Amino acid sequence: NEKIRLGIIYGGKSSEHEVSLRTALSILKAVDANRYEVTPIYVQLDGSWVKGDAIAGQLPERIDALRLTAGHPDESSNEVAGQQLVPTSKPASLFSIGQQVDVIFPVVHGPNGEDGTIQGMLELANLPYVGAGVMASAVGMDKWMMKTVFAQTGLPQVKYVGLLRSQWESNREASMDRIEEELGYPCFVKPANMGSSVGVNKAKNREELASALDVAAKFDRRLIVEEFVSARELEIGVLGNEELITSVVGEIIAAKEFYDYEAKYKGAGTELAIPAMVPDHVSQQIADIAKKAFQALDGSGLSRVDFFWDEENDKLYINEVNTMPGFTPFSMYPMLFQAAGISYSELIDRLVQLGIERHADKQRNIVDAEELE
Ligand code: G1L
Repeated sequence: NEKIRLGIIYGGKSSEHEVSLRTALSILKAVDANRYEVTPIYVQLDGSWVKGDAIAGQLPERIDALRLTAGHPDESSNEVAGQQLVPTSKPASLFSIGQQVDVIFPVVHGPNGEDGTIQGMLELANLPYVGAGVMASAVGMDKWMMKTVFAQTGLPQVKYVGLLRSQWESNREASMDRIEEELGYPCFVKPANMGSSVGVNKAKNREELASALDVAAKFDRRLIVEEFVSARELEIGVLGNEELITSVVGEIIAAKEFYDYEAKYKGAGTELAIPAMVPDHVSQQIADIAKKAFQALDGSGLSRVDFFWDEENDKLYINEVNTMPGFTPFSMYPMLFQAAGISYSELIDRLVQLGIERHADKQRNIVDAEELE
């Protein structure tokens, strides 16, 4: 019974570098050493890749031990904070890594925050990997594309307007006229392509709208404006490739005016309710819509799907699909499945298996029609 050789790619040229380190450490500690051999692959803040040797024996305790540096063979240059984790770390390329691992767990965003880039590299290397493929990752990071897909699928969502930065800059008044006509106030202005809530602002009047659009336009070429709906924020986990299972529903209870950057990343003033106290018909509808959204994006492995529920009018709106949700044992997605009876290490087991299965399924495809003959 051979061990599964699992590579974890973590770090990255990204604002979520530290989150990624913490996530990688959690995964490392959760996997069963009798069944997995784990190789750390660190993407430094400047974008360079460093591969460590497979981790044997003592597990690292601190995330600093995972900040690998390209070592010289005769020096112990990987001694970080007195803890020598990886005796030989080397500058790495994905193609050499491909010979040494069976499957990759990519806990990292693409070089510029646009997702799908890492997945694209893994496709080119023909390596099995955990989670969404190129298209679902890219669409999942782009609010505009995601809304277009939801609309086409007939999923209920809040009213929105998509606007290019160039349109906004060349025609400020007409842009605002259109937003006022279609959405009114208050509304939310967001950059289309951002994982987090950076650059997101609420506008209560035309002046605030102008400044919110200016702010969002600093972060992206493509902008989204959404109608404001007073609602509860509910989330659900989806797990699978073809056959999907869903978790319990959770709720994010924000004390602040909205679930903003600070609340989201520092946990200030937010509380989680797992399971959410909502009627059965709401959780059933959420599970149903979440699966449809996952399929519409052609997801694989996992997604956290976020909703707004207007309790007063019993109206449900899908907000977004997150193909790379927070993934420490205390993040929403793992906790939602914990509550559904699937532990953190079992979740990782299943995700690795799903990654291997999806890769095998893709290998079945004929690339060249001549192969038919
Ligand atoms: F590989 C998975 F499972 F698809 C996956 C990859 C990345 C799940 C969750 C994440 N999450 C993250 O990478 C992050 C939220 C820690 C950002 Cl760095």
